[in-house]
Formats: sequence, C-alpha cells, structure tokens
Amino acid sequence: IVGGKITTVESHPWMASIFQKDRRSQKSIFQCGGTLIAPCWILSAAHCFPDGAATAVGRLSVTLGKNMLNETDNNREQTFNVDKVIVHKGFDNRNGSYNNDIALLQLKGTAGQCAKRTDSVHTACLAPKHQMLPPGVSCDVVGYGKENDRLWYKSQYLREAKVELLSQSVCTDKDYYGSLVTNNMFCAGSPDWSKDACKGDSGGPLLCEVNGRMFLFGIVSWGEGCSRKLRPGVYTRVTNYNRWIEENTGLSSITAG
Ligand code: 4AZ
Repeated sequence: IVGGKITTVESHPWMASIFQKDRRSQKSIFQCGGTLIAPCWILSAAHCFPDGAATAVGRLSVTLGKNMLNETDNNREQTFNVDKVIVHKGFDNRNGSYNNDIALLQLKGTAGQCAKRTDSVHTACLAPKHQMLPPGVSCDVVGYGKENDRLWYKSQYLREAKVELLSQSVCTDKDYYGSLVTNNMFCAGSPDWSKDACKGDSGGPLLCEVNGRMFLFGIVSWGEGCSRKLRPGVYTRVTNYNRWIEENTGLSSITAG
C-alpha cells in the first residue's frame, strides 16, 4: 500500500494472508492477500496461482488475524491448510491485463469447522450482484504490499489506504488504460495519485461503504507501477461474480440484498 497508514487486522478482520512453502528451503513465503467470505472460503486473485488447477495445494497455507507479516501472534492468528484452489476458467492474460482475475481457496477445516469468529477474524459481506457505485465513492484497500514502487521489500505491518472509484469511461480513456480495462475490472485511485495498492497487495480486498456498511467490491489485480499519474489501481469487479462464487462454493446466501 502506497500513501496509507498502519492499521490493525481488527479493523479489517476479513484480511487473509496466503503463503506458499518454498520447495528448497521449506519456508513459507507470503504470496498474496485474500478475503475471508465464508468460514471455509477465501476469495483472491487468479494470477496469484499461475499453475491454475494444477496448483500444489499441499504447499499453500492461509493465516487469518495477522497484524505483522513476519511475526506470529498466537492469540490472534488462525492458520489453515488448503483443500482446493478454484481458478476462474476465463482467467486470461493474453491482452496484457488480467481478465477474470478471481480465485477461491477452500480452507481445510476439521468436521466442517474452519475460521472461528473473533475480534480479529470475521467474514466480509459481498455486495448484491451487479451493484454499481458512483465514481468518487471512497473505498478501503488493505495489504502487506510495498510502500512504494522502488522498494524491494513488503510492509511488515498491515496497511490501509482510502482510494476513490473512477468511472469506467475515464479508466478506459486512451490517456488511462484504454481497452486493457474490461467490464470485469474497475479502477480506483486518489485524485493526487498519492495512494494506491502495490506489489504484494494482489489478491487482497477493496471494501466500500453502502448505507453505513462495508461490502467487498474489489480484488487487488494490477496496475502500471504504483501511485503513478493516470495509472490507477485496477481491481476485479467482484459483483460480476456472485453467481460464480455461489456455484463454486455451494453457498447460496452469501450475498447481501
Ligand atoms: C502487483 O504487481 C501490483 N498499483 C499490484 C497492484 C498494483 C500494481 C502492481 C496497482 O502485484
């Protein structure tokens, strides 16, 4: 996150951290963010799983309730193995942008039990399908990603930034991203380009307020660099995928409205 501030997981208890065990060192390396949308389900980005359906699930783990990336807090955190990775079949990067950049991870629980609700761990609500928000609405993006483009290391703490939704016509303007941005994506940024998601925030959540409640609208997907003029962050438009999520999780009442 560029231009944001340190936050606590208690303010964003749906934040998930996805780790992958390195084959050589057997160390778990942070891969991507994600969002807890049901006790056993994490929503993330397809591009976090380049092997698609062949992803070695045995090397993945998910931690919830995490404030610090490289330290464990047993009082807050809940860590899970992964049963299944479902990458959207339409995921496509031929255009040079990530179309259908969405994936589901099923946590491996015991007897149907996965995440337990605490002050640090809580599901996010999905917005009703195809719900549109007007440009200028302020949303929260969170993650452990880089604090600027030039750094090589991620943030040690969970960070948040407020970014504003851009209209589709602005973001597909030739001065912005043109046809790289499809209807399965939307853009968000700050008017002075000081705040953005960055490398390492991928897969993580963007939530926006509707009638006083926060709903998941976006998954951090891509952008040209971070915090660059006319190059806002691009997010997967989660409200296009309510049916896909319901079909693939088997959960039918996960959406509001
Ligand atoms: C990345 O490489 C990445 N500024 C994520 C978000 C953005 C750019 C790059 C948006 O994971």
